[in-house]
Amino acid sequence: MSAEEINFDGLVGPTHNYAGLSEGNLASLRNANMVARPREAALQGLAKMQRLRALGLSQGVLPPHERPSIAWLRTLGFSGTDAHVWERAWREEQTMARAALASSAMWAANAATISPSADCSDGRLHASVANLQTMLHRILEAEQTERTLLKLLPDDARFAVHPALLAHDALSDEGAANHMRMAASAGAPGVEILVYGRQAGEPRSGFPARQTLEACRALARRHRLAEARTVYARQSSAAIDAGAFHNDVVAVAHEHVLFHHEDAFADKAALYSEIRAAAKGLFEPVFVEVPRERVGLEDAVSSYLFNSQLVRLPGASSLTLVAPTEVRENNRAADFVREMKDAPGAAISAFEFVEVRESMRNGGGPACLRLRIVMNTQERAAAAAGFFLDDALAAKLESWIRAHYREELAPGDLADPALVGETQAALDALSRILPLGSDFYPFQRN
Ligand code: SUG
Repeated sequence: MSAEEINFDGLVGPTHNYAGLSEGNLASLRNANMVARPREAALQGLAKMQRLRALGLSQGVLPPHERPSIAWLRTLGFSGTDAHVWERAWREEQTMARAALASSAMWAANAATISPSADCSDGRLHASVANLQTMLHRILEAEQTERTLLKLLPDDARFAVHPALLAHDALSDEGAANHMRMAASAGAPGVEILVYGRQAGEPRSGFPARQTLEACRALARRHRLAEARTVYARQSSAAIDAGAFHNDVVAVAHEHVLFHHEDAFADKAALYSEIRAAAKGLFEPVFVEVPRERVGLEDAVSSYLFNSQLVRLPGASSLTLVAPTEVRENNRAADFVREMKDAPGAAISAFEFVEVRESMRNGGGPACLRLRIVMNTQERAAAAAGFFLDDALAAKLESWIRAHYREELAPGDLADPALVGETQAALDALSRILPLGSDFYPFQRN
């Protein structure tokens, strides 16, 4: 049956700001306390989605979460009106308040891990919500992500949406950012590669490793993946300590091609041979490696060369890399890309550049902003149509952003209690644009 990979991008939320919340994410730390531009950020994200549509790809959209999360702050003992809760939380518990305000759900690559039905023995498409337990501000996302995915994938005869794994260090899970899939084509059975940074209980110095092997194995069991077609790959410590807090900062795969940095994995040779063995009879894998002498880890992380979307445009004989504009501004990454473009018969030979600078400053490139869901014709028909982007929806979202988002959010603005009412009004309006219903957000249920 014909199938296609559809990118579902997270809409940047109205409280997009730079709080320096993510240890090990160099951009987040470097840009802490910069003035953020939420309207610009959301428009950049929407423009990227429209660009991919213009290139001939299908595109979906996922809603932002309620931020600040007043419901969570209430569990910490704050009470009174929503504005009062926010004012007091900011004054008395600023660490908690900053976590409650983060717009980090925009990075949909961390929302869940998705296995297409062609890989799952029960013939259903499986989605496991990520627990994101490493970072306080991100652990808050799982609850709404599950509700969003249940709205998008409502038919449990076709879709299995699993809640997040227990939010514990031993089962640390960051979703599709640590998951790659290779296959002859979207709808064909594939090889799923689950990437982890450590095992449960293993001591680690340096930056946090956000995914455990145990979480990966649990995902494979839940999704009913064939053991022979499942590969576990360990990130190299060097990559994590250079700022690759997710594998998608140093590697991306699509169809039969794996594009990665030489230092992405702990044991590249073993990984190649495991992928080859798992792919036997299905496809011939092609590995496109970027040597460290050409682009060091530092340049890979600052340019986000690998945090690109690797796609096949309709009718194209090779793959296209949709990269952030920062790649063009990095001499080493830009040179490498130029050579790939000129190399005859290259697996990746076309390049598109997208501007997502506001997101990049928090460590989120083009690939972070999207969750890939492979759907066959019947699954697409069973999914909720209102989450698929067309020109009419894009126009509505654009005027919604222009009406509700602040142009700037400076560190001094974050305490403003008016922010609470503003963001609630924005999300209330959004719940009528996307098929969310009038009780989707916690404030709507009060
Ligand atoms: O989890 N940044 C996110 C970036 C996520 C990128 N996603 C992928 N690589 N797939 C994170 O570190 C920073 C928020 C702040 O500092 O305000 C943040 O959460």
